[in-house]
Amino acid sequence: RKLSIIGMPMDLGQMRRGVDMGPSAIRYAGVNERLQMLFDEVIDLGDISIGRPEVRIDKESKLRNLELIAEKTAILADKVDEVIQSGAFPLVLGGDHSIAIGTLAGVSRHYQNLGVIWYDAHGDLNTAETSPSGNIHGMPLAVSIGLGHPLLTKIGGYQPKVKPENIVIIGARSLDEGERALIKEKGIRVYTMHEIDRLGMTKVMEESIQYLQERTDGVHLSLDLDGLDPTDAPGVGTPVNGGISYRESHLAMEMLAESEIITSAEFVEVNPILDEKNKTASVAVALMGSLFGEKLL
Ligand code: DIR
Ligand code: MN
Ligand code: MN
Ligand code: MN
Repeated sequence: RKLSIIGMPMDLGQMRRGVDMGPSAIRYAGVNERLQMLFDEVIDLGDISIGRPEVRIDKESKLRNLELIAEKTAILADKVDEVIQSGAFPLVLGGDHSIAIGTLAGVSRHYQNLGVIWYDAHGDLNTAETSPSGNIHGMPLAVSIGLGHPLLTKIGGYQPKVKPENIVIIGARSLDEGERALIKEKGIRVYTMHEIDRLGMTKVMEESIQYLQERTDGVHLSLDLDGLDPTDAPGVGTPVNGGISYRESHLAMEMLAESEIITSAEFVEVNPILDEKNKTASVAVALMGSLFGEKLL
């Protein structure tokens, strides 16, 4: 088993600077060392170069940094594509969640029926029309099902990247009006905090895994650290109270490891400026350990 790590230090999808330091924070928390035990080979490909571009709001669509995000996520897509072609598992370190537009564009070329687990407090299903913020990090899942600005949906030259029925959202507790409508319209499977409380994480993951196993030939895990409760993951730009606990998250990752369904992953929205002594990056690394099969005994 081979793993390739790609850093995507991009903060253009939202307003809070600092999330561009996510990949550094996650490396500092020991991602390489931790995962070396679990793979025959871990290759850190370093960071994709983002630079320090000036913020630009697209006049017509009102989207923040539209062109830049399109340009940089297309580069990420090619990198992820290369990694999969090399036979390695791609692990992308964010960066804000807009990077998922690139990751999914790179991954989905390799699957007929890609599945996605979207572990997040939010739905990230906004379009320019429904977004309250104009921030593209609130849009990557919509983009991946083919909805949104064409500059974003067409990355990689085809769309959609994912079918709505192949998506499972876990941990939702903050959805905008248009996102709710879209979830209903498209029949996207969502386990909100209510279902996690009610059923327990074990049942939520059993159902999610079975659901995806029945209909997909690969599953991408897109884990936004704000899916966790802010007490466990304080270093995020848009924290929402009442989230998934540290323990529930480890259980979820362990069940994914046992199921062997995950074929690519990304960990996003780690913002060390807003963090407490790199706690959130450390949680991310610990969860990666569980996702990739770390066991105590
Ligand atoms: C909000 C926040 N729904 C937006 N989204 C976030 O701006 O579209 N996603 N924070 O992770
Ligand atoms: Mn998100
Ligand atoms: Mn989120
Ligand atoms: Mn967020």
